[in-house]
Amino acid sequence: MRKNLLLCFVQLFICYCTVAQPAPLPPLPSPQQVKWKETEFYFFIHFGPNTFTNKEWGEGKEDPALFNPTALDCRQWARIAKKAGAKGIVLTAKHHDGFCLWPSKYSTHTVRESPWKNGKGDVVKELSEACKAEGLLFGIYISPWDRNHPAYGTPAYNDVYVSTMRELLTGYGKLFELWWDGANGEGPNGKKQVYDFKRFQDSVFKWQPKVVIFSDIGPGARWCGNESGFINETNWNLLDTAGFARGLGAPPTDTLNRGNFNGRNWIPAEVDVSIRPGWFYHAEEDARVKSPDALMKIYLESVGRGANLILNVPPDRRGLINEADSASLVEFGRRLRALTKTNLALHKKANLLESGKPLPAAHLTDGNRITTVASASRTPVFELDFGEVKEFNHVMLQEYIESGQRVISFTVKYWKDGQWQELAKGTTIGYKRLLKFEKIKTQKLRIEINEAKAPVIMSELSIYSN
Ligand code: FUL
Repeated sequence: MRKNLLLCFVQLFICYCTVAQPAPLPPLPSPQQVKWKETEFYFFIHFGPNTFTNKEWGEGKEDPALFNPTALDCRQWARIAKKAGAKGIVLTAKHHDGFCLWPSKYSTHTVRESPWKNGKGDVVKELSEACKAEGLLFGIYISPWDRNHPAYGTPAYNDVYVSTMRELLTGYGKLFELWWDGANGEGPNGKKQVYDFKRFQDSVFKWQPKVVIFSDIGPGARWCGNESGFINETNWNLLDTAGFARGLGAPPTDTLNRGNFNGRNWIPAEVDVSIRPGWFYHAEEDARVKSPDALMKIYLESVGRGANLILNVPPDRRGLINEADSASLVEFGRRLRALTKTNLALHKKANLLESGKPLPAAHLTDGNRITTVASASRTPVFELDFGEVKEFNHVMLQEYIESGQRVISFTVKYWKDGQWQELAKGTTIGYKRLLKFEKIKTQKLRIEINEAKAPVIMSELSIYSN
C-alpha cells in the first residue's frame, strides 16, 4: 500500500515536471519534421550516366548504352551507410540529364534503354530493398530540371513530372525525404519551364503524406545555402518564404545558412556535402576523398549545430562505393560511435537555478530526449554535479523543439580553482548543439542561458570525451 502511494507521488511528480511547461512558441515542427530531425545523418547517392562520362551535369543526350555498371550492389552501399552511422539513403533517381534509374513509362531515357541487366534492371528498386533489409530509411532526388525530356519547357512537362513522381512515390515503399533540386543551367536561350510546384506538392502529399520535402524553401526542410558542409553557428529552424521561390528566386544564401530569427515557418536546414570534390564519381578524385577528421568536422558543424547532414557518397563505375570512400566512412562511423558511447553526465545530479534557488532537474540527464526541464525565466542556469572530477571535451545540449526553438545565447562554465570559469559560448541550440573544446577536468558544470525568446524547455545535456 505504502509502496503504491509512493509510486503515485513519483508519477505525479513526473507529470508535474513534464506537463507544467511554458506554452508552445510557434512556429512548431510537424510530427514528421521531428522524426526527420531525429534521423540527423544520412547518405546521398549520385549515380547515373555522369558516372560513366566523367561529367557533373550531363546534357541529356548521352547514349544510354554508356550506363553499364559491372558489379552494382546496393546492399554494399547500405552496409557502408550503416557502418558510417547514417540512418538512411537518398538516391538521385533522376538527375538534370533526365536519365531515369528506374524504367519509367514517361521517358525513353532510362535503365530500360541501357545494357545493364539487359534493360531489365531498376536501381531504385534495388536500393529501396537494400535499405529495407539493412533497416535504413529511403529517399529520392528527382530533378525538376530535365535536359532530356522533349516536353521540357512546355506545360505538358508538368504532367510528365507528376507522372514520374507518381511512379516513384507509389512504387517503392515509404519515403522519408524527397529532394527538389533548385539548379537550372538553361542560359538566356534555353528552355524555360514554368513549374507548377503547388500541384507537385499536393500530388506528393497525396501519395506520401509523411514525406519531408527538401528544397530551397521547403516546405519540409531547407537548403543550408552552401555545399561545403556547414551551417552557421546561429541556426534558426525558422524561415520566411513569402516572395521567394525555388531556384533563382531562393532566399539569400546567408539567410538560408542562419534561418530567420522571426521566421513564420518551421523549415529546418539540411547540410548537403560530398565526400569528394564532385557529386558524381571521378577516378581522378580517389585521392581527394575527405578524411575521417574532415568528416568529423563536418558533423560537428552540421548536426552539431542543429542541422541534418546529407553526405554524398558516389558509387564508381562498377556500381560500388569505392574502397577509398568506404575506408574513410567506416573509420568516421567508428569514431562517432566511440565519442557518443559514454555520456559522462548520464543520471548525474542536475539542478535548475532560478532566482538563486536550486530545483531538481533530473530529466536533463536522464538520457531521454522526450522528458524535459522547463524554466520559468528566460535566463535560467542549469548546474551539473558529477560527484567526482571528470575529464571531457564535448558538451551536447538539446532543446525540446516540439515546443519551439527558444534559446538565443548561452555560456558554458566549469568549476575551477574555487570559482566558475568560462569554458565556451554559444548562440542557438535547437534540436542539438555539440560543443568541442580543449580537455578539462572538473566536478561541476554550468549552462547559463543568457538570452531566450521565452522560458526555456531543455531536453538533454550530455558530456563526452575522446
Ligand atoms: C546541385 C546540383 O546541380 C548538383 O549536381 C547536385 O545534385 C547537388 C546536390 O545539387 O544543385
